[in-house]
Amino acid sequence: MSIPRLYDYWRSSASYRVRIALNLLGIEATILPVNLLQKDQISTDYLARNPQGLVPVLEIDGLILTQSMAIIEYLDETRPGHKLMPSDAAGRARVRALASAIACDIHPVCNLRVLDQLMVVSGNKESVRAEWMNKFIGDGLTAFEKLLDHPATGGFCNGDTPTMADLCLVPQLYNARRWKVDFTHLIRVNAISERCHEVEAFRLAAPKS
Ligand SMILES: N[C@@H](CCC(=O)N[C@@H](CS)C(=O)NCC(=O)O)C(=O)O
Repeated sequence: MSIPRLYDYWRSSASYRVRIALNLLGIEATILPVNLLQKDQISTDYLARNPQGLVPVLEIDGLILTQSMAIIEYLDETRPGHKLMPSDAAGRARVRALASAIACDIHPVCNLRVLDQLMVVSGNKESVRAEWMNKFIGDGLTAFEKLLDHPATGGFCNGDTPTMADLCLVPQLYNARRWKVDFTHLIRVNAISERCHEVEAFRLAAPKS
């Protein structure tokens, strides 16, 4: 069987989610960098792989998979070892809701193409971009902290082992730090972040700066 290939950008939080999943499951993959700043994602070759022009793409089992959460669930369903999703329907619904609160409600409004367009309409105002990121990441994480006020929260977002929710949270926090969003007051978010940092799979997946 051929080694899976991950089309990845080091700073992409969606790619970062998949890198953590691969590490947790012990799946060796060839990392193929897609430089988003150089617009590799809209090259003809790349668009043939993902017409959305987004990373990540995972080639595995003869499939070309897109969308980080779909990829994570595929890996969870097809690979033995660490479970990224709970075994019960209620647990899965909660993990999907937490993951979506980040991946569907915070991340898309902070994506590169959105920020590029924001710079166009604001006349390249750096302050507008910083304010935008602070608003949407800050509000989103504040709501996430409240979602964590739930009996199913444990050492991690759901229970005492990392699930897809933690795979979405940690990269979003990397992004928050990058944009200097203050989330020091979010007690549960910070506790989970620290616990994830203790797990090698998370550390190895982190962007190098
Ligand atoms: N919903 C997609 C989002 C993927 C996504 O937005 N990727 C970003 C990097 S984090 C990207 O490729 N951006 C390129 C662009 O905006 O042109 C997923 O979860 O995989």
